[in-house]
Amino acid sequence: MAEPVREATQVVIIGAGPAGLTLAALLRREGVRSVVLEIRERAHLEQRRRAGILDHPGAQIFTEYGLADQVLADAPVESKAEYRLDGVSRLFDTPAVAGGRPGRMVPQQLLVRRLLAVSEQEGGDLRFAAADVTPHDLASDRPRVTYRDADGVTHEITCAYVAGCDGFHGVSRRSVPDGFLTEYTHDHGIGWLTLMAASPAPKYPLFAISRHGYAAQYARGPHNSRFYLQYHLGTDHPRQWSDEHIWQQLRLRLGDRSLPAGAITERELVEMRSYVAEPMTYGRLHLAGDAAHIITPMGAKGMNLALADAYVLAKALRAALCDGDESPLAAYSSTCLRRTWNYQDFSKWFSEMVHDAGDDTAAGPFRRKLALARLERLFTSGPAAAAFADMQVGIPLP
Ligand code: RFL
Repeated sequence: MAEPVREATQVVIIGAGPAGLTLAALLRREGVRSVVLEIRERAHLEQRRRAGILDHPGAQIFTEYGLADQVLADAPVESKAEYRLDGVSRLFDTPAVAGGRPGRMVPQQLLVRRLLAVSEQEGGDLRFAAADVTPHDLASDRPRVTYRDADGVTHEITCAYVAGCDGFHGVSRRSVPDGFLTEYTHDHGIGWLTLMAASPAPKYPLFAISRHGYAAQYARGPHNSRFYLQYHLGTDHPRQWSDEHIWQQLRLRLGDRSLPAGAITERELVEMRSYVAEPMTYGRLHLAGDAAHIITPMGAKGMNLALADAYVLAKALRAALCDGDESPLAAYSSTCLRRTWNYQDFSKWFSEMVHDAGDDTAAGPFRRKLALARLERLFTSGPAAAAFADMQVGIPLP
């Protein structure tokens, strides 16, 4: 077998999603060298649509590191949200209630595209189509990562640290020996049919609660919307729903009989699950983003958690590699897990409020009453509204 091409760097980053790309950009600014290994082709990353909102701390990361012009350019500032209960509308001004800390509307594929462009402009070492990425010797002080490039050539990169930013299904977390991690999982028992459709964007993000089930609508440009439509796991079969049925359900749940139907360009099923692995560090491997934790889309925190992990990790790696101070790295996991559990709690709380309030069959009449009381309190109690808005805009960076 041919000898591998041997190389060395300070940090190997596995995965070029929001966590990996942000970490690489911040490390360049901290004076730390890295190589990013990504299993997919660039075009695939640029098309992957998921999150839509950068919360306030997420946007602050790019401002602090001088990347606001490239990453946040023209990104609308988040303002009000509409809660529509059985067709009756109420507006909640999240940034105003939270004392003026708006998030920004930056769809995930746009963020990724912009961070890829930043990497290119700055000569970042980012390698696409990296096959069989495998970390080795993670418990030693000279870990290695091997992979095969698009021409079939094997590379071996020796480094000081490995950042596992390869999402929930990546190889990094699986490289940790069995039994080391404690894994927490929760199945929320809720399914969503998610859609992209050519339907005029709503003025504000719309959360619709009705007896027919939960639905939501977000702007994706002026002429397109992203819709979420709750379905019942096990009894509903949303893959078989016709376009006509989908539009009829959306009109019913959004309480908008005149909602114009348009071409549905994407449909995906999401089963709401939460997962956290503790600790986020094994030897010289540090997990970040979905590689360490996943959260339901309720509350829009998944991408923001990934960015906050990258932020904490970049500073900790700089301290270890440039200042010889390992204490921030030692605290990396506990620092990030604090935010993670707070957001898991928020996401579940929010999810119960909008799903249980709208659907007797899912939760029962008692739960519906509780959820309605929770929703009502947001519009009648200043402290309750402030606590909710505070989590929505995001926990300040450490
Ligand atoms: P990603 O985005 O999954 O990126 C991981 C990268 O690693 C690559 N990879 C590998 N590379 C090398 N070797 C391997 N063996 C590899 N295995 C994988 C992958 O190709 C990929 O490029 O993880 P990251 O960076 O941690 O970012 C996390 C976010 O993507 C995720 O949390 C959000 O998308 C979650 N999420 C949402 N987050 C929000 O903040 N707001 C939202 O509104 C929101 N909506 C959503 C969402 C996720 C959804 N899905 C996935 C169910 C809506 C949906 C439908």
